[in-house]
Amino acid sequence: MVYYSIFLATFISLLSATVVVATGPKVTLPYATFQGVDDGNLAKFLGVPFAQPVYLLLSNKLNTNTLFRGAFLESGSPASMKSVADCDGQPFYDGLVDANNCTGSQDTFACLRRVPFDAFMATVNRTDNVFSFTSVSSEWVPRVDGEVIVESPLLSVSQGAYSKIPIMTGDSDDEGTIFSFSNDNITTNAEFMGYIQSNCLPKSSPAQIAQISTLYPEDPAQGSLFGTASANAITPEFKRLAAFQGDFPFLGPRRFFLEHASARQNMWSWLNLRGKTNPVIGAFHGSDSGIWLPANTMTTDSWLNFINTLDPNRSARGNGAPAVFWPMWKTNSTQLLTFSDPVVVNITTDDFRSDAIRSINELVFEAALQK
Ligand SMILES: *[C@@H]1O[C@H](CO)[C@@H](O)[C@H](O)[C@H]1NC(C)=O
Ligand SMILES: *[C@@H]1O[C@H](CO)[C@@H](O)[C@H](O)[C@H]1NC(C)=O
Ligand SMILES: *[C@@H]1O[C@H](CO)[C@@H](O)[C@H](O)[C@H]1NC(C)=O
Ligand SMILES: *[C@@H]1O[C@H](CO)[C@@H](O)[C@H](O)[C@H]1NC(C)=O
Ligand SMILES: *[C@@H]1O[C@H](CO)[C@@H](O)[C@H](O)[C@H]1NC(C)=O
Ligand SMILES: CC(=O)N[C@H]1CO[C@H](CO)[C@@H](O)[C@@H]1O
Repeated sequence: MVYYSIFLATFISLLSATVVVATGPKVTLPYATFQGVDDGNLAKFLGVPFAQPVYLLLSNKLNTNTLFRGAFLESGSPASMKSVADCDGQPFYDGLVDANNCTGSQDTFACLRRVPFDAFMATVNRTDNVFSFTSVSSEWVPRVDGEVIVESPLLSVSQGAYSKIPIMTGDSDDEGTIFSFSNDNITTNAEFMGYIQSNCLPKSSPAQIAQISTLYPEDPAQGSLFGTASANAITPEFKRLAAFQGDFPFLGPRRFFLEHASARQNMWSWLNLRGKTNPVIGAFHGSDSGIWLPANTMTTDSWLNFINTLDPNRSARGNGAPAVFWPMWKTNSTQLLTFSDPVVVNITTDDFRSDAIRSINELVFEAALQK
């Protein structure tokens, strides 16, 4: 849970730091220096929950993609993004500057960087994060600045303006549950509609919001935790909000990315349904991390194969065939490697909630076009 604040703190420290990626040579940020790096020596692989930061490394103007051969995007795909031009982030930055006694400094950013890490982190900890009321629209997110992040990731994806390397990307079924506790005072249909509009879809019309509210109905049986009938409805809107807050930032962008990018590059996708019996959180955000790590499992083989050969089905040694063939995701064959309890791994079709997800994706794309 701490991860998101740490990301902010680390990001600010990284801007001046030298990092070593896997066993490769030192890479000095900012991004400009990425260009000179020989990819043969470098990190083959990078994966974090909330994978948008990874994607950003693949799609900024200065990165000519000599850095990464492949990417593993766990629970995150290029998604809608606010812009620096909206100026909505300034008060949050100013607050942080103030909390660190940097107000009035000639270079507030340099001042922040001189604050000892613990003191800085303590001030970050006092700001809102994804577990505050605004949840998935947290204030500390990357923003389009026209320079490093040239345009909305959705536009970059639709235009093909990003690194066309092999990618694995997947989600858990109930991505939104853990982000729907801090806003559980939303208990009526009107509050639900008001919240998704102001917090997630500010450029959409009342009619469009009404359409989304129909596609994410009040019926708990259709909410997340998906497939648990009327159970786990801790408030009348909880499962509905969890469904929307899983699809809006995670499962929707994943499908949008695959629909556009799978024609240009090799892509594999997965869905995690394990943990459905966890009360209230189900197959929650990040719960698929553990799938990739245990030794001697089919998924570990797939993962290592991908790192070595950029194909989960092909081992570098020509042996150790994974038990399940993992087909690429294509628009005419939208196949997912799907994990279910207890230890089931099979292939399913990526067509769930297709009307609802398509509608969200259309709205966020429309908003991105408006700049
Ligand atoms: C800012 O100044 C106040 C008052 O001098 C001090 O208590 C606080 O520790 C300082 N904060 C930081 C982050 O340096
Ligand atoms: C920030 O918050 C996290 C989570 O509550 C805590 O573990 C960490 O110690 C805090 N860091 C500082 C410097 O206060
Ligand atoms: C829920 O709580 C938040 C944060 O305290 C508040 O801003 C919001 O107005 C409340 N909404 C409702 C419907 O009570
Ligand atoms: C999908 O399209 C590709 C390229 O047009 C074609 O080679 C492949 O056979 C099609 N697959 C299916 C399942 O229709
Ligand atoms: C995949 O496994 C699940 C759980 O056993 C089962 O319900 C589902 O029917 C299977 N799907 C396919 C396409 O085999
Ligand atoms: C159908 C297919 O290509 N399956 C391959 C998956 O990967 C293993 C090696 O890891 C191969 O042996 C299979 O032939």
